[in-house]
Amino acid sequence: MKSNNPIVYTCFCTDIIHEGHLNLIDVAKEYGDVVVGVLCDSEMVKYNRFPLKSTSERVKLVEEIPDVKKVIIQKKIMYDDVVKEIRPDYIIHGDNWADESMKVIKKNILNVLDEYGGELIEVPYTFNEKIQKIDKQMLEKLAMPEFRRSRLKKLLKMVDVVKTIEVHSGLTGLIAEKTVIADDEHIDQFDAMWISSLCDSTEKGKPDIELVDMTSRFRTISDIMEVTTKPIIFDGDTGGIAEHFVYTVRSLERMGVSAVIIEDKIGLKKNSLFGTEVEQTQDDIEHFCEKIRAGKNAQLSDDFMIIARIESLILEKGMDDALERAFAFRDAGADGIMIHSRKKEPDEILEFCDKFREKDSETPIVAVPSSYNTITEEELSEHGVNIVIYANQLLRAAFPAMQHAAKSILKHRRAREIDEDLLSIKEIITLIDEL
Ligand code: SPV
Ligand code: MG
Repeated sequence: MKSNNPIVYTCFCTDIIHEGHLNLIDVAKEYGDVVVGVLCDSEMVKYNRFPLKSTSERVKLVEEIPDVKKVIIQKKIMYDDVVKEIRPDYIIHGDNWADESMKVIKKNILNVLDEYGGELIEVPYTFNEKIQKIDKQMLEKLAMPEFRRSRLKKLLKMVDVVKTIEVHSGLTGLIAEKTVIADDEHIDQFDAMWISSLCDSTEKGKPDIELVDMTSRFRTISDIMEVTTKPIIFDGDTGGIAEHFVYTVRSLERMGVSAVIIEDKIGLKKNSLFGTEVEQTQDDIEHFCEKIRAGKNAQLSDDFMIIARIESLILEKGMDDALERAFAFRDAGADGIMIHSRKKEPDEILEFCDKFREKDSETPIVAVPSSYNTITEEELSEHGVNIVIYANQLLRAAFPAMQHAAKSILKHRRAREIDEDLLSIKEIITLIDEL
C-alpha cells in the first residue's frame, strides 16, 4: 500500500549530470516526490571512482535539477540506513546490473524494500556515445598529473586507511586499478599504489640495493601511469645524497606522483627485511633532517608529500630512538612517518604508533605489514595508522605461479597439463582494452 505522498528515491554517484540522470528523474517524478541521495566521498572511492567534485559541489549539482524535491547524503553504498531514514515507496535505478558490484547492490535494494513492500523501478540505462565520451573524459582527468598528485592528501582526509598495493608494471597497475570485491556486506577496492624498490628491482632481476637507477624507475612509473588513475607512493630508498634528492623530488612531482618515502639509511642500502643479518648503516638524525628540508624546499606544489621512514626497529636501535627520529623528521618538514618492523608480531609497531600519537594526532603514519601480516587494517587504524602498504604481494604471487608453469612444461614436454591453471587465450587477448 503506497502512501498518499509517495517518495521515490534514487542515489547518484556522479560528478556530472547528463541526459541519463535527467531521464531517470523524468520517470521518477511520475511516481511521487523525488528524493536524491548523493553518495558520500568515502563510499564513492570504494564503489566507483575518486570524485572529481566535493560532496557539497555534488549536492549543489543535484539541487539544481528541477523536479528534485530533496537532496540527502547517502553515507553507505548499501541502502539499509537510507531506507530506514526515509522509507521510500519506490527506489528507482538504471537497469545496468551487469557487474558484480551492481548485482550486490540490486540484491540489497530488493531485500530492504521487501521488508515493508517498497518497489524497485528499473529504467533503461542511457549509455549513448555522448555519455560514453563524458565518462572517458572524467577518467582521463583523474589520470592527469595535477589531479592525481593531489589525491593522496585528499584521501587521507576522506578514508580511515588508505589501502595501498604494490605495483611494478602496467599489468600490475591494471590489477590495482580495476580489482573490486563485492559481497553482501561490502564493496571495496584499493585506494593507492606503491612502487616498491624491492619489486621494481626484482622484476628487473636485480638486487634491492639502489642499483636500478632513477631513469629506469621513472620508466616503471610512466608505464603504470599510462594505464591507471590512482595515486602513487614511490619508494625512494635513501633518497641518495641531498643534492640529488632535490631533483628526484621535482621529477616525481612533475610526473604526478603523490609521495616519496625515503629511509634513514646511508651507504650501501640493503632491503630492510634482512634486518641485522647484513651490514646496514642508519643515517644520523641531523643529516637526514637536512635531506628532508632540502626536498621540501625543492617541491613546487603543496600536494606532494615527503614521508620519512624510520629504520630503528629494523636495525634494533630501540623504541626511544625510533620516536626521537619521528619527531625530529616531522619537525624538519616530513609530511608523514613510516615505521617499519620485521617482527612476526605487530607489538613494536603498535607501541610506536601509540607513543607517537600521544604527542601528535595529525602527522600521517604509514605501516607496511609484510612480516606482521596477521594484523588487520582496522586494528592498525585504531592505533593511528593512516596508510597501509601491501608492499610486495603481487610480485610474490606471480613468481611461484610462473615457476610452476615453467616446470610443468619441462616435465611434460608439452603445455597441455598446465593449461587449466592459466588465463585462457581468449582472456589474455582481450585483457587489455584498445583505445
Ligand atoms: C620495498 O617494498 O621495497 C620496501 C619495503 O622498501 S621492504 O621491502 O619491507 O623494505
Ligand atoms: Mg624499498
